Amino acid sequence: MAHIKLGSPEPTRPQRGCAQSTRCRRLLILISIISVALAVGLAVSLTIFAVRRSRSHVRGDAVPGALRHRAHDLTLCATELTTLPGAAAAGDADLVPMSLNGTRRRVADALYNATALAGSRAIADCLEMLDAAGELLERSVRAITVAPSNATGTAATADTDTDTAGDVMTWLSAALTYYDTCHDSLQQADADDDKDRRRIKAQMLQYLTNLGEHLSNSLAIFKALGTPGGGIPVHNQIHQRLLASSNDDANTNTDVSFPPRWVEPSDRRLLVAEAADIVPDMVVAKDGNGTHMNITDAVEAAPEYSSCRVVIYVKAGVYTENVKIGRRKTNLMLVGDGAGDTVVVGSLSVQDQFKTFHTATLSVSGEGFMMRDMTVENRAGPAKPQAVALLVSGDHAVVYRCAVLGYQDTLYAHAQRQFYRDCEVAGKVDVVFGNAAAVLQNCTLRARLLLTQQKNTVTAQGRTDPNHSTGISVHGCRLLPAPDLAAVQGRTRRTWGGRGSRTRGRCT
Ligand SMILES: *[C@@H]1O[C@H](CO)[C@@H](O)[C@H](O)[C@H]1NC(C)=O
Ligand SMILES: *[C@@H]1O[C@H](CO)[C@@H](O)[C@H](O)[C@H]1NC(C)=O
Ligand SMILES: *[C@@H]1O[C@H](CO)[C@@H](O)[C@H](O)[C@H]1NC(C)=O
Ligand SMILES: *[C@@H]1O[C@H](CO)[C@@H](O)[C@H](O)[C@H]1NC(C)=O
Ligand SMILES: *[C@@H]1O[C@H](CO)[C@@H](O)[C@H](O)[C@H]1NC(C)=O
Ligand SMILES: *[C@@H]1O[C@H](CO)[C@@H](O)[C@H](O)[C@H]1NC(C)=O
Ligand SMILES: CC(=O)N[C@H]1CO[C@H](CO)[C@@H](O)[C@@H]1O
Repeated sequence: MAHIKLGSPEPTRPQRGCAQSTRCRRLLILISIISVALAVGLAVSLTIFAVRRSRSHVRGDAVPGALRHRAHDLTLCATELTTLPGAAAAGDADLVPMSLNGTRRRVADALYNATALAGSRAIADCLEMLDAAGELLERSVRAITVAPSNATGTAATADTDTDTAGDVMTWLSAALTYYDTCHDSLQQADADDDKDRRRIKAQMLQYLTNLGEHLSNSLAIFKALGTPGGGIPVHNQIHQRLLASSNDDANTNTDVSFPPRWVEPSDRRLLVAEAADIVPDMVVAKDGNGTHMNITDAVEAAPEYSSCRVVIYVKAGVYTENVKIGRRKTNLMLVGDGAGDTVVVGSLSVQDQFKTFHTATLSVSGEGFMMRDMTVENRAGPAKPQAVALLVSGDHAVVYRCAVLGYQDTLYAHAQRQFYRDCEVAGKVDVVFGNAAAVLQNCTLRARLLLTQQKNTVTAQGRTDPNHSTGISVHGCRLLPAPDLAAVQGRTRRTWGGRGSRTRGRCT
């Protein structure tokens, strides 16, 4: 019932975006040109040039606009489209799903081959990330290949298209983020002197070759040809449209609207109802007067891939555990007795040989997650490096009236769409970071005292690709010093996210 929208993509017409098919033709012509060039062996160097160019230009070097554009087109064609069987003969409408499906296949291949390598934690992380990326690509392909409905060109379909385009942009961006996380965790993996581990790491990196470019290309292709009005490379126009779509719809109408538009009415009621009126499916109580003694137990008992809301009421108390809500645990909701009363506490940090990803006290990858009236805390302490309190990567997460407390790297908004309202987030260095499309509304951000040499960055957005539909938006929030910082009048530096994030932070 709830969140059906995610799993069952609404009918859409990907070819709409190609109504202005001149660009498509141009791409097709380019493909043919490049196919010929391939025959002469010229394209090899072109491809290398283009791939390099696109990745380095992501980092912002100064190539003239026109050349950049062309370089990118070449990348798309040379590394993606020409390799797809029948691409040159395909209609405009098929190009986009074809390209995404091609990338999906590559991810599946890499995953298939890499499964044999399992062993270290870094590899396991990578496999998990690739699996998640593959799932999102599959979902994207499904969303844009659903047969068009009977309705013909009514105003209503324009909305649907924008919604689907927003969904697919979110998923493709997340797939690329998952890939980046996989790649990073591998790069950081300590291969030290163990010959076996070095070999496995090298092998895994080999499987990943070019996967990032393919994901990046799929995102660019979809953005250019698959989004409504795509193909007009007017950044602002596309950008505006994306902001107006469900990615970040909070930007346009949130001052008044909570919860965001994508929250189902039944979920909306669960968020705003008096706690006493909520009938939970499970009750966690330390005193044994519930269905479970700890949160981990209750989460494990929750059904997998649930399309119905599952409510876990967590009674007041301090729960010392690291809770993982995996991808299969969809539509879970945690309801506490109030921030400060229901507290989940962990204390892992990178210093204890954990990747940033695994330090989270509460880590959520299941989509449709909701949480209200709780505190999530990482007590690793001020002297420790990265120690995440809350990590969210599942799509359509809502966190309401919660406190997220930590020191370095407190709130990891890893991927997809997330909404935080009336929350308190305290930490230092990268207080809120990650590559999600996250909105923080009417929240209190508290910057803590730093060690010397450190810099406070309240939002550190991790965008790695110019076409990502991500950004951390801070609306009507208060930025305050935490007591330790206020005491010494330390210098606080704000850095807001890059392109795509809008800020209306009020700072004191
Ligand atoms: C995607 O590719 C697979 C083969 O790997 C094929 O069976 C499937 O039909 C393709 N799906 C679409 C929508 O093109
Ligand atoms: C996976 O292994 C097969 C067979 O060994 C090989 O042909 C293929 O290229 C590999 N795929 C990747 C992505 O490395
Ligand atoms: C299209 O509409 C007709 C009649 O209104 C209906 O019988 C048919 O099932 C519809 N097809 C789809 C794909 O919805
Ligand atoms: C357990 O819960 C019931 C009903 O909520 C309550 O009446 C009872 O006093 C509780 N027992 C303990 C030991 O807290
Ligand atoms: C949760 O409780 C169960 C028994 O009720 C116990 O076996 C398990 O170790 C507990 N887990 C944590 C993380 O405390
Ligand atoms: C904003 O947050 C504060 C503190 O959490 C709360 O007291 C206030 O009611 C919120 N304002 C609105 C308009 O929701
Ligand atoms: C549609 C769109 O904005 N595509 C952009 C994606 O990013 C590349 C750079 O890598 C740009 O050249 C494209 O214009």
